[in-house]
Amino acid sequence: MIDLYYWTTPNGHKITIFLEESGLEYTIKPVNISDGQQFEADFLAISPNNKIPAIVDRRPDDGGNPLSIFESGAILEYLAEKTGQFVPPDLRQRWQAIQWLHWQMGGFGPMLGQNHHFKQYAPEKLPYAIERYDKEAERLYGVLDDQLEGKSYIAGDYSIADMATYPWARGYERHGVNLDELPNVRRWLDTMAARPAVKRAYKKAERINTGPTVSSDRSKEILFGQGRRKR
Ligand SMILES: N[C@@H](CCC(=O)N[C@@H](CS)C(=O)NCC(=O)O)C(=O)O
Repeated sequence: MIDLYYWTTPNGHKITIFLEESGLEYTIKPVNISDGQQFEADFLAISPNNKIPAIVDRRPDDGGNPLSIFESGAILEYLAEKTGQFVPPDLRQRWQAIQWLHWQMGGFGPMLGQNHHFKQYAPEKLPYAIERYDKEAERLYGVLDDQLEGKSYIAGDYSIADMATYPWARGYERHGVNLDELPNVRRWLDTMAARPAVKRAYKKAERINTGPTVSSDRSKEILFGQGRRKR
């Protein structure tokens, strides 16, 4: 049984997609990050970086105490190891999946997050920042399109690399990206959207929250106004 600490954002969806695909039993523990619940002591004990997603595996394979994991990439790797699913056993294919997972974690996700931040949320519209992250989004979607050439999925077989990348890539419009120039990304997005487990994951999200995560001045202050936490 997995407890999933979750909110309805791209990094949260990565894990509901895995859990729905794998059939592992899980319970969602909503953490409303617009309201500051990520700073509550119980959650920080699991996720010291005050971000969702995080999990607690109540039955880890070593038979020991419940095990908590934070960082979506680490969670996907953990669940893949636990279930033996969604990372191919073959050495070369496995490292294809793992390196593209890390590409998402270190590049695609953070850069698209900044892209959206400076266009949508920044109180001043800074041309340098907007252009910098628009160019980076264009570059990264291009890299993804090239990787998908002649393949159904990012690493060949369906893997945790797809689960990590899809929730971000489906926001292509807000990243200012035109799919007419990215035929492989368009096809892959359609393939991903049609998977029953992906549909179920997004349906689950609707039961938790349907509004935007960043809406009020208070939510902006909570999400963008933090310095060092007081002990
Ligand atoms: N690298 C982290 C990023 C997680 C992350 O940025 N989570 C956001 C929602 S998508 C969050 O919880 N933000 C709350 C906050 O910054 O206070 C991961 O992939 O798990």
